[in-house]
Amino acid sequence: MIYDVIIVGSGSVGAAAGCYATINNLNVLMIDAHHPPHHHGSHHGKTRLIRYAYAEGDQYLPLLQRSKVLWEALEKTTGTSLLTPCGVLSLAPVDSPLIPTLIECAKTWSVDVEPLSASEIMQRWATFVVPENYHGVLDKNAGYLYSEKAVEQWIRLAQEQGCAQLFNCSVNEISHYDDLYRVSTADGEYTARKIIVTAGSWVKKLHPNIPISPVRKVMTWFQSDGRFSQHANFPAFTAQLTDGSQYYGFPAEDDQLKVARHDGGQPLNDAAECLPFGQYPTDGSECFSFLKQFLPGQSACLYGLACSYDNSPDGHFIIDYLDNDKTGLIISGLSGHGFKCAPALGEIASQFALGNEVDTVIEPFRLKRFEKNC
Ligand code: PYC
Repeated sequence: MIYDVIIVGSGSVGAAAGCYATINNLNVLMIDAHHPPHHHGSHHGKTRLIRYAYAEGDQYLPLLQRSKVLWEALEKTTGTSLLTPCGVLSLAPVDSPLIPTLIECAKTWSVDVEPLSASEIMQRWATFVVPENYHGVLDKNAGYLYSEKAVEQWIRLAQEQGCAQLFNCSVNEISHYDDLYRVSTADGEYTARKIIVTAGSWVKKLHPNIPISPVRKVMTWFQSDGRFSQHANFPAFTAQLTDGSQYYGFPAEDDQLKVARHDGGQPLNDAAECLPFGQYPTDGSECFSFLKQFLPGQSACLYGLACSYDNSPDGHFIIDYLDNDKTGLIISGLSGHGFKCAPALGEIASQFALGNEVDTVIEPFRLKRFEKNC
């Protein structure tokens, strides 16, 4: 049997790609070393931010805008609530370029934002303590996504549409000859005309030259008395501290607050090194400097989870062909901010598998930007 496309790595982008390619009548095999959703990828930890004013660069705006449409469509198709538009408040020192960049982006791309001074923020959300030398901007329609629930829905939809799924099976090697890809797995060899590699943090096992540095990241949940809940109109947030550290968080179920640090983390060589939450002495306390300053009076950490980021050298996505004949596509380097774009990236991958042109949309993300450093 020769598949139209094999997807190696069926977490966030791979799950979306498998779903969209199958809905488009391709004969698809999805493979994953575990059964998505699972604890080993960057979709773990229940929820992820979705933001539309994006300081990371204009190249993301088409992906963000398309993803919003696709997230809403996925909610409708599955009857599942996946996106909570509680707003995202970004906080940064007034001498940082972050807030002006977000406001500029919002103007260019018609994103509904509200700039706020430190005192305006504290008037609106009395829980926040914001130093005078800070300001912020509220991205009004932004919020958070249920990441594991979303992956579960894509996997289910793909399966219902007849997609072959080989889970709990690791891939040892991908070879390409006679116009076919041969994927050698623990379960035997599978063959396809095209390949999509969405193996996230673990892509280097198959493609050692892809410049990905996986890091272990932890997320923590705190109990609150209702102050941080959506009922109290509490927004999701990001905060840049004056020492350069970055934090994010949002209301979670049962009046909990989820908080995590975006930068840093423990470098990983292998999935087995991604130890569970609590195995590093700093796991429970790494958000304390943020909480102490901005959300004082926070109770103890209830629990935490660990996931991994597939960091690229410049923090930008990597989307490129694997071969000159453009029959293989890799999507990686989501660098901890890519889950929100998984639907658009999955759609691009499925368009690639269908033989449609994706050159223009992937151009800003191609590997040639690193060539000087290789
Ligand atoms: O949207 O940038 C983001 C983000 C950071 C950490 C999690 N999501």
